[in-house]
Parts: sequence; structure tokens; C-alpha cells
Amino acid sequence: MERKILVTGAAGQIGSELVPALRKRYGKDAVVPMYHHSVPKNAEKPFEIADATEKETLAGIIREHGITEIYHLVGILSAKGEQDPALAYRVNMSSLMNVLDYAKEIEKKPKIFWPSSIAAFGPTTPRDSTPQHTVLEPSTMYGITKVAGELLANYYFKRYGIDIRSVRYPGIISWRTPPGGGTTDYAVEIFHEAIKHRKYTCFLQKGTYLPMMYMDDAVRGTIELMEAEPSKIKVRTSYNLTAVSFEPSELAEEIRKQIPGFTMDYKPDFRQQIADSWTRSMDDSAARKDWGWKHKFGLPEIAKEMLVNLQRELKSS
Ligand code: AKB
Repeated sequence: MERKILVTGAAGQIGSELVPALRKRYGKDAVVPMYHHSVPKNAEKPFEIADATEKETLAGIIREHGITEIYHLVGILSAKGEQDPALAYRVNMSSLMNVLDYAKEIEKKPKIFWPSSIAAFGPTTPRDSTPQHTVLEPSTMYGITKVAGELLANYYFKRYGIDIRSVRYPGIISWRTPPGGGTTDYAVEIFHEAIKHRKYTCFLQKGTYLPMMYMDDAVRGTIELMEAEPSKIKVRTSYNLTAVSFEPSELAEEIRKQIPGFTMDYKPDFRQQIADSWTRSMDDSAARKDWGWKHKFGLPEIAKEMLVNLQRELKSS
């Protein structure tokens, strides 16, 4: 069967890098990015503009393009979700239910990727080397939608045979598209500010360790998970997935190696409480063992890649 991939949330931080990676791998016409309001200036056809919370519209797009795989990335992140919990619940849950319910109804069920997050963890979760199977009692609405989504993924797999796969992403660091509305966003903002102003005020305090990953690893890992033989996928809720764990001053130190005058101070805001409820580091040995996950970028490599690429981009803009 011909592969046709729908990517919802295609203009988001992950979507905007996943789409070109998928197109490079499977061909431009095999990938249909779906945007909500804003279509990127350089968007190439085929693409769709639609709201994933509207089930009939979404179903029509899946039907019309003969979609065989869906990367369902639509979602309101943690910090924005705390500013409008009802919106986070509505967008995150109804769009996922639309995808799952439509997949359930049709004979040729699409394979689905859906991202969970470290936000599925909460204050009662062991914070260091957090195991794959652990306590999931998040304190944010975003986290609640992630736990519900994980359980739904497992339920729809077992009950309806939908091949849905998922990872718990850590903070993702990228230079092409900024993140929006997350708690781990400081780890991207810091690079922009270091290059532009040589100083940064961090909204998380010193010592706030969080698991993180470079975008190239995240995109490659996501595609590898989707390409793995079904028999290798033993976790149908969501796999822990991580690369490095660091806190703001360690990242600042790494940046200072390339930008010697860089300074950072701290002004923690409401996002501190969110970060404090999450894990400091994750045990992702199940993903490594089951389908061969391996990260390539450590902290020094991430800092180097970010600075080289952003410096070039900011100079030419
Ligand atoms: C956020 O900070 O909300 C996201 C996430 C960890 O899911 N980056």
C-alpha cells in the first residue's frame, strides 16, 4: 500500500522539522502537513489548513488523501496550558479522540504516532532515573491530557487493534522553529539571547535539572519508532525517551565556552513549580532495548550546533 502521511500541528516546533525529514525520506507528495491558522511562507503542496478538533473535517482529509500514517502533533504545551486549562483540555483531548475514533471506524486503520511528555510525571513520581512504569499523577492540565492520552493509546491498541506508538519527549532543543508555551523553552531562548544580547534572565532557577534532547535526535527517534517492526513495540502507553539531563547554569557554562562574556541571572516565575513537579532524569532503557533507540547529541554537541546554526540564521535575517 502506498504510504501517505498526515502531520497535524505541522507548524509547531517538532512538526516543522519532522515534515522536511519525512519528505526527504519518503518523498514530498507522501507527506501532507496540516496547519491550523498560519501556513509557513515556504510551505509546499500538498498541505491542508484545518482544525483537528473538528472531527468531520479531519476525517475528510484522511479520506481524501488516503492517509496510511498520522503523526498527530497538535497540542497546547504545559505553561500555556496552565494559563488556559480548559483550552488545553479541549484541544489536546478532542483532537486525539477525533484521530482515534476515526481510525477505529475505518477498515484500513492508519498507523499513528502521538507524543506524550515528561509532563505525564508529577510530584509523586521518582525524580531521578524515572522508570518506564511509574506513578503518573501530574499537577498540570497538559500533564493530565498526556496521561489520559497514554491510557487511550493503550486502550485503542488493545481493543481496536490500532497501531499507535508514542514517546514521552523531554525538552526539545532546536534552532529552526522556536517552541511555544512550554516549561523547557528556556533551553532554546537562552541561545537566542546569548547571541543577541550576551545575557539572559532565566525563568527557572539554578539547579533545576530536566531531561532534554536535540531536535535531530528527536526527529530521528520518532521516525525509527514508527518504522520498527510491530513485534518490537512492547510499550503501548508511551516510551520514556531521553538524551541528556542538565540545569540552567550548566547550559550557561557550555555557552560561555563559545561566547565568553555571556552572563545569566535568574527570575523564576510560575513555570518553576511546573519544572519542580517533573522528573530530573529518565530511564529510557526500554526504548533502547525494544527498538534500538540511541541518542547522538550530548550537551557540548547540542550547544555547539545551536550556536553555529543560530548565529548563521540570525546574521542572514
Ligand atoms: C513543555 O515544556 O511543556 C514541553 C514538554 C516537556 O512537553 N516542552
